[in-house]
Amino acid sequence: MILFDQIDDAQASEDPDHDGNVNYLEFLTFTNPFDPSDFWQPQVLHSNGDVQVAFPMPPSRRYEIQVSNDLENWQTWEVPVNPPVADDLEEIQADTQRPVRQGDMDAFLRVCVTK
Ligand SMILES: [Ca+2]
Ligand SMILES: [Ca+2]
Repeated sequence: MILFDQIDDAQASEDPDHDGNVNYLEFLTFTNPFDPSDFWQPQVLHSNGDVQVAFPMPPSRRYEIQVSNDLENWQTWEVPVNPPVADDLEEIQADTQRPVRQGDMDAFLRVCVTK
């Protein structure tokens, strides 16, 4: 991708379009680092007694949803479809959920994206 050929390692942690996603995340999620309307963002929903995490999964990447109660110690969110399996070629949507348990409302979730 031409856009990312223009970005060296020193700029990986910068966010020139101020959309909240640094250049390296834009690279991992195939979004445009110069377009603030094009960014990747997981959604967390609480409905019908479930916690649901949904996000687009661009191909050729690995994803894992992690949970923490203190933002320092992270572990895999223990649900049957985590880590979700990305397609090799096309973008699909991760849609992971489980019933709300004690402590869920005080927990933090994050999605790790790697090559
Ligand atoms: Ca950005
Ligand atoms: Ca962007």
